[in-house]
Amino acid sequence: MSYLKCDVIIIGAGVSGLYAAHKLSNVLGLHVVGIEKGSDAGGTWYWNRYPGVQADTDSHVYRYSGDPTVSLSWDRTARYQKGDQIRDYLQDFMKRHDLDEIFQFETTATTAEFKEERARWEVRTDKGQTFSARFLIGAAGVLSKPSLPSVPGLETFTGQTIHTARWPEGMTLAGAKVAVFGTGSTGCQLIANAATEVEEMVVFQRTAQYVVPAGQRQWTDGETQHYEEYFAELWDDWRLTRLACGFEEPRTGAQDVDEKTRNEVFEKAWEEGGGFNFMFGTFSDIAFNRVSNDAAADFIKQKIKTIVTDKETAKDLTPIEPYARRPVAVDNYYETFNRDNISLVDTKRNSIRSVTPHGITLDDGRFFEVDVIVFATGFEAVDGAYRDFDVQGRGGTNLLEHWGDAPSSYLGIATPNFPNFFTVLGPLGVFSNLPPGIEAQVDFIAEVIAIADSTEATTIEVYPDVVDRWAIESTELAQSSVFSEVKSWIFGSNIHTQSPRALFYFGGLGSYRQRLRDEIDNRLPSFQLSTPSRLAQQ
Ligand code: NA7
Repeated sequence: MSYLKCDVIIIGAGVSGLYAAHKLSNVLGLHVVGIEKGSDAGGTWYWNRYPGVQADTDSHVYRYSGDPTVSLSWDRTARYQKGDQIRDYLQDFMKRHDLDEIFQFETTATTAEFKEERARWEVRTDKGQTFSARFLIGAAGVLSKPSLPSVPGLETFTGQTIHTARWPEGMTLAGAKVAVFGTGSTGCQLIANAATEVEEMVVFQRTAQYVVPAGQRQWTDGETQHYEEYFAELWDDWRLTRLACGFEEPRTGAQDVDEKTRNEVFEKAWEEGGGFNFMFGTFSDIAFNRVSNDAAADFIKQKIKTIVTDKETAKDLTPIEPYARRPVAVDNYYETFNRDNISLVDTKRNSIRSVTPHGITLDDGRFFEVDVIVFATGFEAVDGAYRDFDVQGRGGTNLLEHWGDAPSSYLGIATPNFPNFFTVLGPLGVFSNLPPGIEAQVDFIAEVIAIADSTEATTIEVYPDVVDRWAIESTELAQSSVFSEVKSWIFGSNIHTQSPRALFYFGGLGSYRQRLRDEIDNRLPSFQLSTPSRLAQQ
């Protein structure tokens, strides 16, 4: 049993935790301890090693904006980096900034308790350690708790079962008979990439999704040079956009142009590739106006009809819901279903009777022999990271119970009753390209901590009514988007036992950053800062 005092404890060594460690340790000079479950840094990119894993936002915007250096394995000319390249980049960032001395790996934080009398957080780990810190930062990821469906008879299966976020290092599907559950970004990437090497693949699809080409390609020399030379200046603009995906965001709505022009715009975006580009780079209102959304949806449905040769398969692949999930972008997805070694089962039309020792039997009696079952079935998004980590605020309040069915935190960062505790990508954080969204949150947290230090505040805590107002604003914005019309992890409703709730702020990164700026410029009007004397009087 060991006991160690420090200034800050960070949970997680992914994109958020690494940047937070860098900011707080190297910039603010605080004594920081980091705790990470995995054996190395990378977060999402540490855990996700399935075939075909890669970013689907452009490489120059899927990295830290203040750090122009990339790791040796980074392909400077590729539009999208592969999962292992991003993992290398993050591990390289960690080493270059001496963060490897801060993080303790293969360690799980089990409980965190706010000790009111000392105004400190006490964090215990599965290694029997106790850390005491003034500040606690939850950077455990927005998609880190895998969601596994219950499938009848699964326990009888004698082959291998894998969730994509727990992919065994080096495992390939070459020559195997594979069943894949799930057709989100993960499932679609895996299907299109593994189909060429498996003997047979059967895809169990619960809901058909809209998939546009990713458009992976090599940047031209001119593009590479431009992005490298103007990296800082470009970021000055990108940061102020809605999504910070590195493309110009249009002001024209899809209804503001005639049908011919509209389809030309969609066709160009389809050719260029990119899911965010298709949804947010074509017209300003695809995600906010149902008529415009239908136009984009119809365009993709037409593509499915043209690409997929088997009529029944094409019908099953055609979504019936609006185009309103986190957009999926995968090259050759629909083309993959023209292969002889792939079958599609729509589980709403033909459900699974039972998994057996060697395969899967459907209600209609069909049997698929299977060696490996892959679950690309997603995550318990946002608050899922706190399911196995018991965080107790004032009076022993448990964080998950406090959040309840409609989790909310101010800006995705601060929760009342949990002083000196900050989440990165907590509930109602900004919906945007994640690295710049994370940077905005971490930069803010660092400034808040610096203010707390400069005023000698012992605790800093958001006012409850501020969170209530933020939740109302975020919920109204989310409800006004077409996203609220479908069940997806963006609303926590991929877990069908949960009712939909807004989990993100849909106002865009630019305006979100302005909110953060206003807080800092006005010396944190939404937060109560308690000095030691005020603490003693309570
Ligand atoms: P997603 O996007 O939540 O997708 C999970 C998929 O798994 C989705 O198609 C689900 O269908 C499907 N699912 C869940 N349970 C089942 C069962 N029981 N049977 C069949 N299919 C099932 O997770 P991803 O990992 O793909 O992507 C998450 C994010 O990571 C992504 O948005 C990017 O930001 C990166 P459903 O649609 O819920 O009916």
